[in-house]
Amino acid sequence: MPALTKNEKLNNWIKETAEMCRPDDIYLCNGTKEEYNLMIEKLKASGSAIPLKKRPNSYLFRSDPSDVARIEDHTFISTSSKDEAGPTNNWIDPVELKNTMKNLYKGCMKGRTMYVIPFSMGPVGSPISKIGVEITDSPYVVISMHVMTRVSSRVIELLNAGEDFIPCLHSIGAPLDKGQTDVQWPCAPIEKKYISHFPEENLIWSYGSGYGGNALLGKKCLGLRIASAIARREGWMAEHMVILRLTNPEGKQYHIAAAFPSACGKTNLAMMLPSVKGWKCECIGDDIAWMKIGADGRLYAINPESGFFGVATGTSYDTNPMAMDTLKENVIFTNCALTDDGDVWWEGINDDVPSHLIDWKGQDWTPESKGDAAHPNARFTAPASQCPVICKDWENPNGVPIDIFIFGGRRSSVVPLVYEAFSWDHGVFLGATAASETTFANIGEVGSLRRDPFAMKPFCSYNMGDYFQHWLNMGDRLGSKAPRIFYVNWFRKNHDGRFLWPGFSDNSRALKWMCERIDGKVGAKKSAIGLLPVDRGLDLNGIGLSPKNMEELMEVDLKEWKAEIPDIEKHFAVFGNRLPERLKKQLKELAERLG
Ligand code: TSX
Ligand code: MN
Repeated sequence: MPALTKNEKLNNWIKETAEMCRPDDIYLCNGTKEEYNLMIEKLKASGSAIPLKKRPNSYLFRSDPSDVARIEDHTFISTSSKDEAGPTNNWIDPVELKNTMKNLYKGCMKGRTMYVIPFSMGPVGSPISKIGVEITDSPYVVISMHVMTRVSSRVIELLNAGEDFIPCLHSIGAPLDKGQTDVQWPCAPIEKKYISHFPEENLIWSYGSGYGGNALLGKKCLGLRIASAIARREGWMAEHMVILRLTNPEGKQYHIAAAFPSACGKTNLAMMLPSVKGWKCECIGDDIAWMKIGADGRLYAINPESGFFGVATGTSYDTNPMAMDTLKENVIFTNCALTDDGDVWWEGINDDVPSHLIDWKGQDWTPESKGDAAHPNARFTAPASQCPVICKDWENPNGVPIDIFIFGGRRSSVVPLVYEAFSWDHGVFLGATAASETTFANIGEVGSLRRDPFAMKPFCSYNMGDYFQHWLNMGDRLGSKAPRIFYVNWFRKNHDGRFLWPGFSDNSRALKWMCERIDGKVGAKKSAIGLLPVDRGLDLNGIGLSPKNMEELMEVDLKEWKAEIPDIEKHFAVFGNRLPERLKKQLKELAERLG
């Protein structure tokens, strides 16, 4: 086999992988349009890519019904000790896991091409960026990585110059015998699916799934799980956060990074059109923030991705017009429904339900049909550059200076619209205890409260107690230059079960309050849980909410909050002696303030 690059570690890894997986061919990707089109032709020929007449250069894919989402039960953090992975991760001993997976990988690419994808997470050459190389046998993964990461010959040049990289091995786990015809979405059965991470050696091994975060290894696997472990070692942060820029009428800029669990509308927030007069909002990222302390002592963030891999279901011109405009061309759709005139459709896209569709399983569908036409986790994969409100600095290699962190969750009661943390430690406490009620869209009992600290529970690849401590340490280093921390809840309901807050564009009113807090322009009143807006502190011009409504929305009921304490204690107990004393102190002080 000829050496593909001038990077010895990479060449050796390619060679070893080919010897193990036995592909028919090896192909080194360069990220060009020609390469993209070549993959599309291949995917069209095999029946996997369905061209959409209504959207130029856009294609619909239908996954195997068993391969429709991230699989947390099959996701592993493999560190030398179980305690290092901590209580929030599935752990398998690395020797055992590698043995199991090597047996699966043996000959798994027979009859297929092995693609080698060099990619940069973050602008090529940025001091915050990292290089990864994904080896995969899926051309769908190749085109998706083109959109979601920076695949280019410039990355190959950096590798040739000796730059290090994070190896990301992926196989769909479906070898083809000679003469065997392929299926539309080849993958392995569920019991053979493994999404494995070896954070001590910066290594990812994924087997058996072709879907999203299981297969596009730059995103959750590298961008969050491996990156969180590297960030702790190197003293920076890899967070599950949107990044946005707000500009006030005077032209002053504020940068916000916000973490929410699933089903809170993170992508909608990232692309929001503000309703508050004179304010502008621009998108820098919708999922991941990598942040380092700059020479001036402030915290600078980049979006390591270059595309949006968003949930299609529920996205509409009402909920997210800027996303809809992003999706006009050059989009990869997965598990959406297909209309008779060659467009995609999903539940919630508009009010008129077509009388006939092909559903995500490829079957005829009418409004009388039983299930959904699109899968609830149907996705779009689109270049971030196509977003009409993408910030001109979204690819600035230095990042943007973060002024504000927001945590939040979906709570129908108890938690007010917005409040500010008393201090960095209190803000870390708010992140560490963030909770959301489950909806139909996520698994588990509907309406039960789930703690998802920093929205990182599925993505922190080391002991989460140590992760809390890392946040405290970062605050110590940032000192007076630390971003201020806020908590929001767009989802509080009144006694009749109606949402008290209009949300969406009007969330800009809460963001404006935060910016004015930073500038010392607006007061706050101390409550037991944090700092609340003073009367008329929130700009509610033209929103038409009754004072009674606002009162309900902002109410802090001490009795209800006291009832939260045992649940927080239970949540914290899981981390044992890894829970920082400073967070125990925060809990004690909250209990004391509640009386
Ligand atoms: O994304 C949402 N956001 C954030 C937007 C920037 N959603 C959708 C949630 C699931 C992904 C919201 N849903 C938000 C919100 O702020 N708020 C709500 C609740 C809500 C839903 C509908 C209305 C109001 C509130 N409709 C009317 O008032 C007419
Ligand atoms: Mn996410």
